[in-house]
Amino acid sequence: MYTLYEYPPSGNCYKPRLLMHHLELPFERVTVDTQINETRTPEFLLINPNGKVPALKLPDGTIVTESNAMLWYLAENTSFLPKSRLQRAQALQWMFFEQYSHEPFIATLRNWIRYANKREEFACEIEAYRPKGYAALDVMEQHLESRTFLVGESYSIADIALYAYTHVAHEGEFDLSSYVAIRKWLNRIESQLRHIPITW
Ligand SMILES: N[C@@H](CCC(=O)N[C@@H](CS)C(=O)NCC(=O)O)C(=O)O
Repeated sequence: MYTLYEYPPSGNCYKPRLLMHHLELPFERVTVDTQINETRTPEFLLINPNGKVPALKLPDGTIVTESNAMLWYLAENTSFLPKSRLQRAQALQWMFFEQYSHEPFIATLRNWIRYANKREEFACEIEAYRPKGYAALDVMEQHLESRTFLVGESYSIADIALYAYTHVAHEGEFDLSSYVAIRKWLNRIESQLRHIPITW
């Protein structure tokens, strides 16, 4: 049995939860509340010395950290990991893009505005991060204008990695109304078999 240590509203924690649900893998859930620093307790630091969720305990007790590493591990030998060498590299390309150019801006604003009540404290950062978040959305929009999914025209872990925070970007006050291709892609993902919402 897998154990997922998670803060349920987190998009990073939603990624492995969504994939495990698609794959019908049974797992236990342990809530670690980031808003009250439960990620920094001595007990949790034994699980992830980096003090962050998600952390995934495998059936043999090994811990995997980093949400996109979990996706890669869980997707092995399934349709969620592209088969060709080039498409696997393209999946990684999007997953690194997500962690470096997308999540730091889109997820961070959502957390400050919606969950951590830090709109005033981080007003300058919010203003600086907003165009960077839109720049990431522009890159996705341009790519998706001529495609159904991010890699190889089929639903993969690259889509799960980018879906996690894009579909809740409005909670960080990003306006997706002009992003037609992204909105169609979000709908396409939501119509996949065994899709679950982030609130599940
Ligand atoms: N790169 C990591 C990011 C993990 C991360 O930033 N987790 C946040 C919640 S989304 C967290 O645990 N924050 C609490 C803390 O840093 O103490 C991943 O993809 O798993």
